[in-house]
Amino acid sequence: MSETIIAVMGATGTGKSTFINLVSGANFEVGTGLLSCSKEVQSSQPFDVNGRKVVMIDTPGFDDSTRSDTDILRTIATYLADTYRSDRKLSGIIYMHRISDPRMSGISRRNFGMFRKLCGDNTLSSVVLVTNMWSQVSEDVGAARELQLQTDELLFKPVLDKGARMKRNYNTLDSARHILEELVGRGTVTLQIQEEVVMQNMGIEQTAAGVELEAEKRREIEEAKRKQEEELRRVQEELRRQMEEEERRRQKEMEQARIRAEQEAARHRRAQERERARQEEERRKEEMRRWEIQRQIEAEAEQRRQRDEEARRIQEEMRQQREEAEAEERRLREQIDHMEHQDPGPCVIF
Ligand SMILES: Nc1nc2c(ncn2[C@@H]2O[C@H](COP(=O)(O)OP(=O)(O)OP(=O)(O)O)[C@@H](O)[C@H]2O)c(=O)[nH]1
Ligand SMILES: [Mg+2]
Repeated sequence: MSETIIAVMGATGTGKSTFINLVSGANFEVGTGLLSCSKEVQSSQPFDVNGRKVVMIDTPGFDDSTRSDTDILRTIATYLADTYRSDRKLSGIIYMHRISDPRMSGISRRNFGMFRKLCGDNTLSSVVLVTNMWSQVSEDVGAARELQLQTDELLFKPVLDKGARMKRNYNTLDSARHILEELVGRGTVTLQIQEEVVMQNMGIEQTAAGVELEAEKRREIEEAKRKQEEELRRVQEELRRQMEEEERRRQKEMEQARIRAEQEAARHRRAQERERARQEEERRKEEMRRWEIQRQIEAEAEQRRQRDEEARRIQEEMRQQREEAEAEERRLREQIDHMEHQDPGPCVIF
């Protein structure tokens, strides 16, 4: 009995290797940190599902932290082309998506777009879109995200409309086997990329997935450029706004400083005027004092002069009186002398 080969694809860290280890008992390396884990395509040992031999193919995840998506696409496409050439056809493809991702980012959409082109529309009935990491979200949140994935034209809806199915993986053997049961027992499929590479002899870059990847990369570069330009404009605008704000603030400060300086100058002028008035008053008082002293000195000099005058007048009077007294004395003495030299008359004695 031929093997049922199921490939598991999806972005890095979505749990591809974990899923395969769980269902097949393989021991593929599982990521523990932020770095991508599986580097090459690897296939599990065959194991039994509903009486059929199943082989799981693990692929390196897109959006690898160390390798480009083109490189990963080349690895996967080369492996798929080789298996196709050796007549080991796929029966099913699983695309893993973390329900714990809050939204499907641009990168996730790019990965999914590339996956679509890799599969082609004719194989979608053999595709199961598996959501996992349900333990990391509440049932409500998970169900709401699941519904959005199912109904959004930009997400899983177009693929589901064309026959793909969507299943939950609760990371239990039971739920994992249920997913595989969706795929075993069906016929084999030829993926678009196998057809393109093997039958049409295309290079990887020419395949629809390769073209999609390049177009997406260009769109992303354009988008990044647009965002960068927008960010630059925003930063420039912000810078201009800040500079204007700074200029306004500076002008206001200068105006305030000018007003303060003027007020200070006015205060200083008033203080100077007060000081001048005080000095003037002081000078005026000093002059009054001097004038008063001068007046006193003059009054004293006048008094002294009057006293001296009086003294002189009194001395003059005394001198005159003395001269008169002396003249009287002389006159009396002459009289006496005269009388003494005259004949003595009868002496009358009283
Ligand atoms: N909670 C939870 N964690 C999971 C589940 N599946 C995988 N993980 C964890 O997710 C991390 C990545 O798991 P991997 O199986 O290495 O993912 P991968 O898709 O093989 O990653 P690449 O090889 O880098 O592409 C590991 O830490 C796993 O333990 C799941 O269903 N639930
Ligand atoms: Mg892996």
